[in-house]
Amino acid sequence: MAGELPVLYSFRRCPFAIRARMALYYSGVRVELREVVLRDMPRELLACSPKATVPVLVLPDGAVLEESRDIMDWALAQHDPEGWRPQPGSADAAAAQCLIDANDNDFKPRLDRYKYAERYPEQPAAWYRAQGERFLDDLERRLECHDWLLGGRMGIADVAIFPFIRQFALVDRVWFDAGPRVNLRNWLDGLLQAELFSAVMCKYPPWRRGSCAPLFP
Ligand SMILES: N[C@@H](CCC(=O)N[C@@H](CS)C(=O)NCC(=O)O)C(=O)O
Repeated sequence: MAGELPVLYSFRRCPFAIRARMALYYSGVRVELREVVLRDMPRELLACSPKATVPVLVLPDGAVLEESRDIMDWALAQHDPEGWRPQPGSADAAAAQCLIDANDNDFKPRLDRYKYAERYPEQPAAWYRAQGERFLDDLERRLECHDWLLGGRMGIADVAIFPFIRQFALVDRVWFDAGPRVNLRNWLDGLLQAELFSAVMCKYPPWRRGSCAPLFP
């Protein structure tokens, strides 16, 4: 149901929702935040997005954005104070797109197999981890050349990919910290310590119809 403010259905720990919240927070666009429980999604969400994933952003005109990348793009189109979004059609835009595609289409399924290895007993967890490490190596090579994935300043690719690297590292932080990817570790730690990240990780009770949802940011 459309209201005065955009409504964001979100799940705190979901990496797709984290990147959407980071982009919204950065853009300064105020939304009503409705925290959901994945196994008990509210009827209001299912009514506007039957595919039943989060994040979902419902705009005041009733338009529904059901993909985290669309939500990020929408937020940055409203306000992009530090130029996270490369010029549309530029080589930088193509590079960002390509890297985020690699994260979403290739790395994310490997992350899931590593994180939930007991559900995929065909191989041990370390095997799935090694599959994911190829992407970590790619990121490490980039970060050897500059502080951010695509150059000298933070951009959409950093924010879109960071929550997934965080999850990968969290599976076994001791292993991650003992590994050779110093630049990737510094990049991850920098983002983990950023106010932007802590601001979007506040805990809220699940939204129920009639309950008052927090405004965000
Ligand atoms: N392509 C979607 C993926 C979103 C997604 O898979 N979200 C997960 C949570 S991290 C979800 O809602 N899963 C539904 C479920 O587990 O029931 C996006 O980028 O927004």
